Amino acid sequence: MPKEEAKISVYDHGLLYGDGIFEGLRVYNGRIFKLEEHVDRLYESAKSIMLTIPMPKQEMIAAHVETVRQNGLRDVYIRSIVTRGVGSLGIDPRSCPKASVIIIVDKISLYPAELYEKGIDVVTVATRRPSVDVLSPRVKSLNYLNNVMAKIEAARAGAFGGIMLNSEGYVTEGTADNIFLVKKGIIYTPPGHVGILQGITRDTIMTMATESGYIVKEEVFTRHDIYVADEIFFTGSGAEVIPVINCDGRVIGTGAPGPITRYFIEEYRKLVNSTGYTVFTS
Ligand code: PXG
Repeated sequence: MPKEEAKISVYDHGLLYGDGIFEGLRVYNGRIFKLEEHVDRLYESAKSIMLTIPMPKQEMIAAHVETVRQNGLRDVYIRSIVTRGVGSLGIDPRSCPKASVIIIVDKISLYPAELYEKGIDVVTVATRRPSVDVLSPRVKSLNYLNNVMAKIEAARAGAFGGIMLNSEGYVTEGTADNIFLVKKGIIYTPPGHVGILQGITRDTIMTMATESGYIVKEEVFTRHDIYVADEIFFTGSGAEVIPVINCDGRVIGTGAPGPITRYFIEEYRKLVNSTGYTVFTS
């Protein structure tokens, strides 16, 4: 349906309590990138919060393809949302008989190209990522206040992005991106247990790096490791691969995007343009 007609109830628990989950996908040149991986993560998020998605995975995949097809554009963003559904005023999900499924396909606002050439400045923020025993960051839930608070902090500090630590002070991720560090040619990224969303772009880069002969280590690290890193970059479906050149006023490496970061920016772009679930063939 057209944007203007797409509405949800004010009694939807997705709105009332952030009770729901979502995904963010990209369509490149008529192909949905990592569609199955995103749908798998959607169903895992749902399972974790005991939310029954009212359709099998294959139907969800088909619904994504159909929504992109009807939208007609070849380079778009997909936001898929499943909420607990419409219920009464009270958190009890038993008042919600059926989950609401929403698939939005819209134009994507890309980051300016110069950020990929120059890199971005970031700060570490005071807002900590919840630990895995509080609310698992692996669930891509509609509760994004933690990330929103972090984003506000970063913006107030005049930085483009924020790095979030966990309660022990270990680096977790950006406000909506995963983080990678390069030191002496080895690539590091924090492991799942520090409390991160296990990004699909992160997985893609880890696989790509291993296949290109790099050593990739999932290890915990601190702000100090960031300050003394040779290269830092963020990954995410929206941002793709984006270089970080300054953190908390410390210049990272040479202060320009490093060779390994630039390699992944390039290779990732090649991959997104050559693979994916084909919606439009011509
Ligand atoms: N961490 C968090 C907290 C996220 O929300 C990522 C990491 C990266 O995950 P993927 O699977 O995308 O590699 C995310 C996802 C946007 C935008 O418009 C943000 C995300 C995804 C799509 C668009 O800022 N964040």
